Amino acid sequence: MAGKGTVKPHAGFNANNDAEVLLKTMKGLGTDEAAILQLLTARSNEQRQQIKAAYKTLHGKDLVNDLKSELGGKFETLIVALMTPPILYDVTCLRDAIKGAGTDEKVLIEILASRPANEINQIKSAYKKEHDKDLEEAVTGDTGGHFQRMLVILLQASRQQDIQEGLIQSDAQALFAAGEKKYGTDESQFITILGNRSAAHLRKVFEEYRKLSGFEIEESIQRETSGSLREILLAVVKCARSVSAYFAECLYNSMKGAGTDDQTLMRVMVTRSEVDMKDIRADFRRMFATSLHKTIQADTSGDYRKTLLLLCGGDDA
Ligand SMILES: [Ca+2]
Repeated sequence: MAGKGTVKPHAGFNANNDAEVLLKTMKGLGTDEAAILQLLTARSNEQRQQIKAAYKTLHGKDLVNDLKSELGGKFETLIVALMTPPILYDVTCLRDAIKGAGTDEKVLIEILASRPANEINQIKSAYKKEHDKDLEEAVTGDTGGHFQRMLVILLQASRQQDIQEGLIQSDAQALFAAGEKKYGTDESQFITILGNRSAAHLRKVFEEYRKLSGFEIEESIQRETSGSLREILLAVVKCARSVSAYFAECLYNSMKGAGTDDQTLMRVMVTRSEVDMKDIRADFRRMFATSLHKTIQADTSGDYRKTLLLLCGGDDA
């Protein structure tokens, strides 16, 4: 995935110099927010961790706490997110989604449907370490039914790797029989196939399914399922087709209409900035009548906007 991100490691990186610069931005009265956001978006997350360590060594203080005391609002939340190591950031988002009354199912769906198996495994270990509880236990305590079953399958991180030529036709038929051809729906069949087959295998199944049924699999999921199960199945299908297109849609939805889902906007911009933001921008431009840059420009303001635009990394005509 190298080269697909907009945020890259800084070539002449020196953690001590950066720590000094950041200290100066926060010294005395007022804060140089522009300098902070320009510096931090021009460093990789790994470099930010080194700056944090250098800052502590040089000044005996925690950089993130100092930033928190100087900044505020969404800008502060965004800067703190950028300062958090990626796996720990996912853990924090999941924890926030689960804790307290109710569950932010959108966050569970987005993270568990899109992350590769190695990251899911790292997230599980980090969650256990941070919260002294299994993520699976936390998730199952907070959800139920078919939706819960799908989350548990995704948490196993045991999705098959290859295309199983001999199963393409029968998987497509099984999905057809479990939904459109049946009175009611056999949700288990959808969960088992979509939860376990590889993305490359699923793309072939979807093609076969369209030939067989005359429908896109998304249309059938829309008709045959509902609620959170529908949302997670659609996310899994979209990620199997293209993870970057899935995130382009998440970003578009976070900003469309009145108001902005800033939590989703920040989460996606932060987590994809070093992974596939260039692809997301290209997909965004292709799928919608505008660019990601212009949409952020129109929907946000201030230092928050400046930071998001730097993570976006340019406009697409
Ligand atoms: Ca049906």
